[in-house]
Amino acid sequence: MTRVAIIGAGPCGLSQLRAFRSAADKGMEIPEIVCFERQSDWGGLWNYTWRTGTDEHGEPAHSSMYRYLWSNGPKECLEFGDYSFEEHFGKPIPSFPPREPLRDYIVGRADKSNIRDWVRFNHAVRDVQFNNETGQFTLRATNLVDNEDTDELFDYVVVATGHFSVPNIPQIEGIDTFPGRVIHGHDFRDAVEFAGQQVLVVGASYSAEDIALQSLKYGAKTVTCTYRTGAMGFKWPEGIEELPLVDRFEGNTAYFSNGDTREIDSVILCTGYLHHFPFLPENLRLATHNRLYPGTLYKGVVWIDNPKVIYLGMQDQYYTFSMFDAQAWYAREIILGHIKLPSASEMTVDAKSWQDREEALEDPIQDIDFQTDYCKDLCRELDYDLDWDITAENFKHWEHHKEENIVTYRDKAHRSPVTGTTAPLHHADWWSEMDDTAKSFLG
Ligand code: FAD
Ligand code: NA7
Repeated sequence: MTRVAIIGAGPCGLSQLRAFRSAADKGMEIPEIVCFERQSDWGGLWNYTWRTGTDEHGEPAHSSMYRYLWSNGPKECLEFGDYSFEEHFGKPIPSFPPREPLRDYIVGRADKSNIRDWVRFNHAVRDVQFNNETGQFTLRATNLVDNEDTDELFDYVVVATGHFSVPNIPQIEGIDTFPGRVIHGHDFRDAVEFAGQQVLVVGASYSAEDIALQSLKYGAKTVTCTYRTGAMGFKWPEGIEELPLVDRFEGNTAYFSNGDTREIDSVILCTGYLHHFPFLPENLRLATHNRLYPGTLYKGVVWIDNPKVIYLGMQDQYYTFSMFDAQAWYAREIILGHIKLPSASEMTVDAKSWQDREEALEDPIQDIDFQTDYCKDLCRELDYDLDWDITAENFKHWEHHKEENIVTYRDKAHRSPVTGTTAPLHHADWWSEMDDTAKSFLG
């Protein structure tokens, strides 16, 4: 029997498990599935942990999420095509849930899918090798509870280990003698720690934007964001400013490339993450920066040099859970033999054409159209239904709301691409709402 290894039971791994369950429910014969998950539960990044550095087994603490994290995109833009928020919560809920109810939604579908037996929790994958003669992979995993290694053979390997967990940490002159706290966003857990402080946030993308807002909301005195390529350019609330890159620190003083200086108490590096796959040999290992169409992956998922290796969710993400579903359904169809792959050279040409288009994109609206087209392209051959046009419209409204006012975009309502319902409004605006518990949010 064909054996499929899925590495990771975060949202991507769960999409893959669900895709196979859905095929089985339709009477299709499916392969043997084994999902290896290093954590003791599924949910990936959405499993908040107070730990930083290493976990209870000495493994890297996976989650980069923090207390008071609210969805940074409308939930209607990530809704599963086959499981609506309304179905999960039994009623319509506002568009920007905090972390806890969002996790509940993700794992809620998994809980109802009868897939838990396919997952080996507390299992870290250490090594994957492909044998050209047998056409199979030998996968080594450590059972972290028993501290035992086992080798097993698989016909396909699905890599669903995420790419927002291993921090990218740049060097800044003088930072080694900076007297305050220096952390990466991966280790940011609670904005309250920075109350009363003058905070420097390095970076100009989603983490920088949200951590700057969080810090101010929970009491930071000032937040200075510093950018390498371009400023985020939002109309920030009083207390947040943007300056070009820090050249150096001298004591508490940050010297910026435009000649400005600021006294800083703490530095938060929101400088992104590395695609990091220490368990894969170089010839199977994806090397890319965070972009909409990572190289050497046909349809954004198939490792062209060895199409028995599938990567999920390796893109820079406007879309998340619904795109992961589309990818997982597509991967399933390849593994089941329902989709025949073209030759390696044809796959390379196809991937290159997407990358050429990506490189010509000029603004977030074009990015959204690009990723929408990508999802639609995957779904052309799939039994996965979602109205991607409604989702794209929601994303564009969201972008405009952010441009209008970065503090209030979460106070808006969007329309579900699954049920057509427009979300109700939350009982408080996001800026004044300090309580992020599911109980308070769901009422
Ligand atoms: P992950 O969620 O990272 O899951 C990967 C899983 O693989 C983990 O469970 C991990 O333990 C496991 N794993 C890793 N290595 C191994 C190994 N060697 N062996 C076994 N298991 C392994 N998306 C949104 O839609 N909305 C948001 O508001 C949002 N906010 C975000 C905020 C932050 C701070 C970050 C970092 C990301 C955010 N995201 C958000 C994007 C996020 O990438 C996705 O929501 C989603 O978690 C990605 O799923 P994944 O399965 O690819 O990866
Ligand atoms: P991103 O989106 O990959 O952004 C990384 C940011 O870090 C980006 O602005 C980079 O600047 C900046 N960066 C990277 N290296 C440096 C150095 N050396 N100096 C200054 N700035 C640097 O990661 P995020 O963490 O923001 O977002 C990841 C996910 O978390 C996302 O899905 C969110 O939903 C939450 P650049 O613009 O390239 O010059």
